Order: sequence, then C-alpha cells, then structure tokens
Amino acid sequence: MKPLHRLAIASALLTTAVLAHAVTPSVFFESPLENQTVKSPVKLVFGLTGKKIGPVGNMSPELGHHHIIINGGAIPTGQLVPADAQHIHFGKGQTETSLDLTPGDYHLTLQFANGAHQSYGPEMSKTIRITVAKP
Ligand SMILES: [Cu+2]
Repeated sequence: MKPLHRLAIASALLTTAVLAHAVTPSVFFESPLENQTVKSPVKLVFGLTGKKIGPVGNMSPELGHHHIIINGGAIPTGQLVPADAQHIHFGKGQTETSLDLTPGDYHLTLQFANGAHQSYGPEMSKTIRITVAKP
C-alpha cells in the first residue's frame, strides 16, 4: 500500500471516531421508565451524556447538576431553577434519589442546570409520566 493511501485510511478512521464522540448532550431517566407503575418510595436514577457533573459554583458550560421537577416541566434556558417542594436540587452531584410520593399520576422532569442553578433548557431535560400505585 502506498503511504498516501495509508494516510487517507487513517484520516477516515480518525474522522469516524471524532464524529462518534460528538454526541448531543442530553439527560434521561435510567429508571423509572416512561409510563411505569411504581410504588413509593420511588427510586430515580439519572442519566447524562455530553456533559459532566460538577460542583455548585463552577460555571464551566461543560458542567452542571441534576434537578427533579414534580408535575412542572422544563425550565427555559438561563432561568434559575426554583428551590421548593416541587423543584429538587442535587447540588452535591447525586445521580439518584428516592422520592416519597402519594398514589397517583405524575410528570417527573429531569433538568440539568449550571453551577449557578441556571437551566440548560428543554434540550437538557427529560419528562416522563409515571403512576404511583396504592400501597
Ligand atoms: Cu441547582
């Protein structure tokens, strides 16, 4: 094989590897699943790709922490995620939690936000519907 051909193949392989890693950042629920019926306390496991968990106060655009919004929805980009019973912050970098929920239907939103709790927007959120069964 001519050296130039070898270079072209190496370059093509490198391009493929780089494209494979250029994932769109997103969050998702590893559990529970969409439309799942669960029992309280509900164990939630958060998934994240394309960004990393970082400490509160670090404003790197690559970093942030999870939030759970109960029966709310995604927070617009740049807007502060409230801190109340409906909006739970995981500023210690937690990737799972357990929620006490009374029986009924819920929308749970996982929202990623930066080191100042400013939302990364709907693109970095995921909403699922679950039903909490009677004990
Ligand atoms: Cu926060």
